[in-house]
Amino acid sequence: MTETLESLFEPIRLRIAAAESDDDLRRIERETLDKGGAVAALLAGIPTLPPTERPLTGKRANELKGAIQAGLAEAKERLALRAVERERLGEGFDATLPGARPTRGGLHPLVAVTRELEDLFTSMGYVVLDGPEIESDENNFQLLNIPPDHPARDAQDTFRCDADGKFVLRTHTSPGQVRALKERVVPAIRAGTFAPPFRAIVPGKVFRQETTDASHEHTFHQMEGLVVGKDISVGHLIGAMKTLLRGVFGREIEVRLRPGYFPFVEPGFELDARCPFCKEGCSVCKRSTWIELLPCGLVHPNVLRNCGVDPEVWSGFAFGLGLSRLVMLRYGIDDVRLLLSGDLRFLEQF
Ligand code: FA5
Repeated sequence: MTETLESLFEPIRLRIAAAESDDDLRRIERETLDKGGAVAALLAGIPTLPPTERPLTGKRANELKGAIQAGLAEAKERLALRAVERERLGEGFDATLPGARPTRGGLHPLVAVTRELEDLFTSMGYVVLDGPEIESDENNFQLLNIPPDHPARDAQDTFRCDADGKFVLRTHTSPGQVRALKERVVPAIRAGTFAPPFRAIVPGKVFRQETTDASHEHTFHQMEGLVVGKDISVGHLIGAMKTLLRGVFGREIEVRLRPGYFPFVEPGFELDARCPFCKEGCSVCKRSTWIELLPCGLVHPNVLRNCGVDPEVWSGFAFGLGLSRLVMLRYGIDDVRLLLSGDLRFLEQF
């Protein structure tokens, strides 16, 4: 019996040595080790041997099994090394086969529109500023003339970051106004280097604890604008907004101002744009031919004062563009939730 086991190994060893592919090795493995294979059959026959032969035969059979496994592993490595070597020498490479087409990425529509607006505004002398998404309650609300318990806080359901309520996920990009005033305008005025008008935009992500629907997301994008100088008027504000819309839609867009209340501007407005998609009303403008596009106004004297700017000398205007909504208008997207869904079926269309 012992002899039979050893004589069985030699042809297997030769087959392993002659194997040319992983498939060959798998076949050998199947025919020798798997259930029903030669070695397995021998192991299974041990109980029929005389008791004195069983221990030695069992030991040998297991050694044979181990030798086959080791031989197969070694051969696998040999084949892998050979494949690498072949590739290195350029063997088996068919230059006429079509290549795998790489998947191409593209700019997210929000990024594309943000970059376009940044180009437009920088060409008009604005600087592009950034701010943190976790903001102090002071910058997000208090310095913007929204003290604790002010009813305006209810309009922006807030994600709070700590038990004391000192930090929030910014609910709008308006703290960008506060930072621009404190960090840019005030130091320049103090240093005597202030060259009005100061113009800045602050694009960014904002967060509100809202129930979502086709036009409301809990995470969306806005772009703040701030201009500070002397004798800044509503006329300057309208002029800047018309330029913005011309840049976005590529033509003159009729606008109208309605009174709007925001504690950080006085007077405050809602600027509506004539619907760029229709003449008589459509689903985008909710049949009104006007689209509510951006709130704006003249910077409230309290905000200037809170940030260390003298409102008797300086004035300004600010606007808060709903960037996500503008992107929807621009591309005819009917659900804001698609923008940050990460759904490739949506993104691949841009
Ligand atoms: C503000 O956030 C003010 N900070 C804007 C402002 C800035 C006013 C400067 C005056 C001066 P409001 O909450 O209305 O305002 O939001 C501004 C714009 O963000 C809206 O017009 C709308 O386009 C967009 N927006 C508001 N909530 C959502 C939401 N849940 N999902 C998507 N877009 C939204």
